[in-house]
Amino acid sequence: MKAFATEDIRNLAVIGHGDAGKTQLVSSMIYVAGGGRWGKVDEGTTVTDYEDDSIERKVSLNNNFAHLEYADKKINFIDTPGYAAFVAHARPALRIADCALVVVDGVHGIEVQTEKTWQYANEFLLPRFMVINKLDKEHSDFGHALETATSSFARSIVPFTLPIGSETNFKGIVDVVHQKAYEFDDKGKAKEIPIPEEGRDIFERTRERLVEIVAESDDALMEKYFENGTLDEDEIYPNLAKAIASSKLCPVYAVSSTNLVGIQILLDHIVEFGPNPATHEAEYGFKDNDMEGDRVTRKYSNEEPFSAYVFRTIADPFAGRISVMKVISGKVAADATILNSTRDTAERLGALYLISGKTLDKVQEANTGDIIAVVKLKDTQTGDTLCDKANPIVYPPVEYPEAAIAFAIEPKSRADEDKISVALHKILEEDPSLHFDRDAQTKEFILSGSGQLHIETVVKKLADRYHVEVALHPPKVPYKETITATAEVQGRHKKQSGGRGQFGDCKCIFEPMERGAGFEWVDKIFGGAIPQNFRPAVEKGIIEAAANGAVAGYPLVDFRVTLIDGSYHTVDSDEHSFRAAGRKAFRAAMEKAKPTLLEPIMDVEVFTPQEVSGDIMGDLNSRRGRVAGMEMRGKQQVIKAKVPLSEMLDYQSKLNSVTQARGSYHMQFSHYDPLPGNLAQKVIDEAVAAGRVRAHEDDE
Ligand SMILES: Nc1nc2c(ncn2[C@@H]2O[C@H](COP(=O)(O)OP(=O)(O)OP(=O)(O)O)[C@@H](O)[C@H]2O)c(=O)[nH]1
Ligand SMILES: [Mg+2]
Repeated sequence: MKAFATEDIRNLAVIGHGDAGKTQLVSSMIYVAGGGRWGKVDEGTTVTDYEDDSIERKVSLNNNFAHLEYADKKINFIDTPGYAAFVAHARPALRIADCALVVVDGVHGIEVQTEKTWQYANEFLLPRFMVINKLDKEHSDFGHALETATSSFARSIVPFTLPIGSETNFKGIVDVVHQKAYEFDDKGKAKEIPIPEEGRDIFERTRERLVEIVAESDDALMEKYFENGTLDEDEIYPNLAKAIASSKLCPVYAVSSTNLVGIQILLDHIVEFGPNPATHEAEYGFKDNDMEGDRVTRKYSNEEPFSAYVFRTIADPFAGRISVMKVISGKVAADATILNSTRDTAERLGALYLISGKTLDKVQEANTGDIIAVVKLKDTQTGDTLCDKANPIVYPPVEYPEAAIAFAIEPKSRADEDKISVALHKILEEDPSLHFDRDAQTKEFILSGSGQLHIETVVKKLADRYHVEVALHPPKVPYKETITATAEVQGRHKKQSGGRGQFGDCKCIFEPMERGAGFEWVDKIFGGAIPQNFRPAVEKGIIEAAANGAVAGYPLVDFRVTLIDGSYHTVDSDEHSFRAAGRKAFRAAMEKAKPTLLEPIMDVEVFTPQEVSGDIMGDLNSRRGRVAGMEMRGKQQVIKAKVPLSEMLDYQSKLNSVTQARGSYHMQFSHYDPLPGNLAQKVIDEAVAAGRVRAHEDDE
């Protein structure tokens, strides 16, 4: 394929609720545009759902790519996932697209993730087209779906095509803009027919509305419209395109992706009215990668220095790491050496490719606005900026929502444990919404992400692609311990077993400190009761003992130890003996200082349909939550609460059942609070049963 000029490119992020038909629509558009075999979701043959797991589940799991050539224009698609667990990937897609193609299920109308992705698109100030899909289906209703859209979203949402016939009789459309009607053959090819009498009033009213919108956009046109009652066709079309590009107008299309009805006219309109990359405002970035200081801007133009934003990484088993980027400014040619300004290192590009599903096709160069892929970059990751060495700019990376849920994973064998880090590293590169940690305390591998389904797909990918078998456990809650009373104690270690003995002796005061204070060590020994060089050993002994806690094996925190006295022996005392003395002092203190358990409290935000918000709050209360506030966001109620983590581990399934999967939530750590006595006892009993509480170990 040749390099297309900026004005001839259309970058569409296809967004919407899960199952609305985004992937099928893209596949059908490629077919109607003449792109060969017709891929179908139900047969696992689409361009963009190519991964095994995606085919099996019939669900898109991450952003994938397709492009087609139509009427001398190139349309690039980023097919985004619509299921709650993966929908965050729509963010980087919308960041780099020039227009969102919002796909709405013609049976259900606007749904939760349609709203969420619409809000994402607002954040990136993106123009939109809307497709009402599945109009061949029983109970589909164009008028109803349109109404849910106009009542949900504040802007002019106006049909550019209207359906002829409904459900199984949905065979054609009226193009309101060009005032023509079409039927479609089984290859999706349009054949002109007369505009039917039935529904003519709706058509005329819609047409009138479009002319009004154009008139409202300009004073001179408004005057003319008042005088003549209408406008010339050649005034209408370009002004509709402008109204779309400036996000004042969202055109709506009646479509069946599986019956290929309305697709060709949608393609015609994308080419005619869809914004091209050059319609973008200039992009701003920073000179330095600390993202502070001087801002710099780049226009969407070949005349500007080269810059590109990497918004997706694919770990391909054959090609290696594929970095997909949008050229924001300037041109780029194969084999260029450029700067990764985010990481301040040089990168050599090698060959440039267009990417379609998993297929890479070489191109020699690319212009501003195009989406290209390169393979095997050294250091480049998703979110990085690549640019001309002499003209650095760093674009702010797209933010993903915080992880909402964490699971512990356990390698099934030693071999699996050896492979797990490398495999996970590759999976993480592909998926910025996934996090991986090793819990210092429990030594477990912790995977966190946006939902249980998300983590399950990772476990499957580990097995299928990297042959690493893991078991999935709910994570252990990271409890901590602290003391609640002051204690003055002695720690004395003495051993005489022939030859040189061991001797260390210390006196300390243990005191509680405020939450989050950690550990403080104060040396108040007067004179040489313990020689200077042995005192750090006492501190070390106490820190070691505190790491294993006092009651349930969790680290003890938020306390101060003051060393006040001690004694030593000129021959038998050494570092080892004083460490042992410190550990003994700790244990003696725990007898008196009333140790207790602390539990992590989370800041939780729940999104729910209003009808069930009362149930949601009742449930949060029963989880020992404290509701801190409520507000409306779009049509959804947002409930904010502080809830103990231990009560939230099974929350997703509860939320799904209360809201019929229309709710979502996320949470992040807030602070530690004491665990109520009855619950603390349970945790202690469990810890003892699991052997986490060590008996006083030998002090050797
Ligand atoms: N009857 C009918 N079914 C459709 C139409 N478009 C898509 N489908 C079916 O709807 C299901 C979901 O289609 P997808 O294209 O995978 O939906 P999606 O929006 O990509 O879903 P996610 O990727 O999970 O967000 C599949 O079984 C499709 O065959 C349509 O126009 N009519
Ligand atoms: Mg899909």
